[in-house]
Amino acid sequence: MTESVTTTCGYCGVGCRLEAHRREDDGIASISPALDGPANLGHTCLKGRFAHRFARHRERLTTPLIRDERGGPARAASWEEAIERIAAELGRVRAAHGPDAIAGLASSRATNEDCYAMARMMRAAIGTNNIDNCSRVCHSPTSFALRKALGLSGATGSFSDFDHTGATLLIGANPTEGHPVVGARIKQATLRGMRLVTIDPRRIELADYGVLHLAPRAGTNAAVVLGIAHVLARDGFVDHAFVAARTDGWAAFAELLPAYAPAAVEAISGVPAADLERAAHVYGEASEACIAWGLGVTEHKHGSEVVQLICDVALMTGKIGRPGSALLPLRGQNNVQGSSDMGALPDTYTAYRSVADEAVASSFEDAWGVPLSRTKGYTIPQMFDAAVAGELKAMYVFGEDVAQTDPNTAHVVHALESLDFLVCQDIFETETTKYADVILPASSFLEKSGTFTNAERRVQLVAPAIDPPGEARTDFEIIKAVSRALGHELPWATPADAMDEIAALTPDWAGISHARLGRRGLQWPVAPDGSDAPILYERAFAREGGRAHFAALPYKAPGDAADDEFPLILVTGRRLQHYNAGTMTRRTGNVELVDADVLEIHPDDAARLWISDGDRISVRSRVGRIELPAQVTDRIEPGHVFTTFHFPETRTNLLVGASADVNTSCPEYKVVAVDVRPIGEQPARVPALA
Ligand SMILES: Nc1nc2c(c(=O)[nH]1)N[C@H]1C(S)=C(S)[C@@H](COP(=O)(O)OP(=O)(O)OC[C@H]3O[C@@H](n4cnc5c(=O)[nH]c(N)nc54)[C@H](O)[C@@H]3O)O[C@H]1N2
Ligand SMILES: Nc1nc2c(c(=O)[nH]1)N[C@H]1C(S)=C(S)[C@@H](COP(=O)(O)OP(=O)(O)OC[C@H]3O[C@@H](n4cnc5c(=O)[nH]c(N)nc54)[C@H](O)[C@@H]3O)O[C@H]1N2
Ligand code: SF4
Ligand SMILES: [Mo]
Repeated sequence: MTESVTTTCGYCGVGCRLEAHRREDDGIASISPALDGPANLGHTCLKGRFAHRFARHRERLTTPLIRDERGGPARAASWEEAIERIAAELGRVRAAHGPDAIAGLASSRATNEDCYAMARMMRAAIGTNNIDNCSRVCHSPTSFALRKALGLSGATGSFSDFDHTGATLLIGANPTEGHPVVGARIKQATLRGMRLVTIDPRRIELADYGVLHLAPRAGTNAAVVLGIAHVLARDGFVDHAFVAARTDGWAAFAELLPAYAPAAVEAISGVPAADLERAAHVYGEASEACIAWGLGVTEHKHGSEVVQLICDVALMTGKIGRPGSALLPLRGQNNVQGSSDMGALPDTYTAYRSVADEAVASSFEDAWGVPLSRTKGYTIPQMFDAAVAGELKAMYVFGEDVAQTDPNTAHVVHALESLDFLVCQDIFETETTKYADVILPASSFLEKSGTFTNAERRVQLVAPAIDPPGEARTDFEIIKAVSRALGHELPWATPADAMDEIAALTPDWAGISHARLGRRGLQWPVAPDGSDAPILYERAFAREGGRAHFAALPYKAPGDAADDEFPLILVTGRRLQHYNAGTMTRRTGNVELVDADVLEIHPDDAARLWISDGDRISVRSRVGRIELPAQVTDRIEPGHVFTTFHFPETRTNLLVGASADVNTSCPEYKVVAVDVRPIGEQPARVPALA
């Protein structure tokens, strides 16, 4: 006999609803898709369905660990001792250096309630706005741009728009690996006649299902999108009535377009002019069309500008706010949308309301009974810079493996070593916990209750299938205990109570409660009567005055470029079988499928460099050097190489420098100039590729 619970997958932002079947010995027997899950419609990918063995892996953290001296050995400790140590050290730092010498990270893998609790602890118990989350290194450019152009930080529609649309432009996203259930929905849509254009320097799997694949040079999206807008304007696809009634800023944008004729764009991006024309016509001719995008758009120096240009394309054609016409950013982690919605950001409370807004800040002061700072806190990269500069003294890292996944690893490690005190709260020891003074054993998504918000803004319930192992506790219980020890009581018995507070303090969440979410969840904004919003902006945009805004932003070159010394461009991304830092998937059967990061290289580049499939090679950038095996494949464009960051042995992010998005500091993970060569060979002079 097995008991089952219905819950939500804890890996990616698709938000598949799962049935988790429990064994008598408190393990997971199996997981199957929930047939009524609105995002997954009875499907899952191999992570959601099979990658659950990590939960009972012998390396799970099962007791708090303490280092008596920095860099020394970790020993098991009681919860009482661990929490007393945290309260004493953070109290000491605050007394000596003020609250802003302490910073926290909330986990985009954890629940909304966990992230809200973490943000409240940092703001109310410590007294600082130094709180951020993984969205910083992911889709923060999307959030920035959507708010600026349209008003709200979320997809304008739902995954079901793929079922009702005539065409989709998919830019810099690889859903069959990163969002597999959405990838499958896109495949099905193409089989029913949806015309798909893929835009990626790699020939991703979905390119085989599309009518057209464009392979721009990494970092040239702005030119491609402006080129598409040029053709749309030139060939009569502008919806002038929509532009006049619902937008402002069109004239300045239109003035920009003559410079982006297809031939000019070809010169910048390498995309043949004729293909650019066809792509624009596929989008323009469909009465309903979607644009979906991923990190190939955001993780660039001008990522937030390209998202604004994507909004421009939807606005000029009026393809927004209707079934089948949506802007769909494929948000990454299971709850990266939610952790940001919850105000685990240095400049905003829940629902992106500024910490400097007097009315908002005082509503939280009234609810929490403490004075709150009106000063913006540090973003993640600012935290590391401040630690190295000696201004930040302590960090509380909840569910983020910054020493493996943040850019510029050497700098991150330097920052962590520079702190006086570091707390990590995770389910495994990680690259980051190596530098921690106290490590707290937390619970995975299979062991707790709360909610996650998927990439459609859909808030869905999470329910525990099994208990946390050993003495591990839920993140919610841990944060409550630490906050109490710091002198600020979080007054909720359960995550459902925390959600009631969130709803009371957040107009866009007013109608949300655990009881109301049911089996299908609700898509915010949710009105007090419980009605939700699968489609945004049907009648008005959420900016002041209700009009959307065109951004007039020209193409600008990426932060890094190939030269004689570093002639190839490294692009990094993901593989289906492994998930980000890999702490979970590396502890499942998925390692039998893929057990290392490899460097994808085009056969022409490989031949020039005397590299064969499987050779161990050295990859050197301006800031670091790593070694890994080569995989020769023509799915990547010549001049580019590609790898992942799932294995700590590789330390891919030693190669990534400090270049970042101009508006949000999202790292430029996708454009790193590198020198590649077989290990043991003499330096080979390779001509730069344009
Ligand atoms: N299996 C698996 N699934 C995951 C994750 C995982 O680690 N593993 N991580 C989750 C997370 S956190 C996220 S954010 C999502 C990410 O999901 P995606 O956004 O799909 O992520 P990536 O694979 O990093 O990058 C997408 C594509 O961008 C392309 N690209 C790079 N530079 C450019 C460019 O200049 N222009 C264009 N047009 N394309 C470019 C790359 O070649 C790549 O194919 O996936 C989530 N899902
Ligand atoms: N080179 C390169 N680097 C990248 C990227 C890239 O494309 N290229 N992508 C970036 C992106 S988009 C992202 S989002 C980041 C992801 O980077 P991270 O957020 O660091 O990676 P994750 O593996 O998602 O999870 C972080 C940690 O959370 C822990 N964890 C999981 N569930 C829970 C839980 O319920 N509670 C607690 N307490 N801990 C938990 C995991 O064990 C892990 O240590 O990586 C970034 N790094
Ligand atoms: S597609 Fe994403 S949410 Fe769905 S099962 Fe796979 S990892 Fe989980
Ligand atoms: Mo991400």
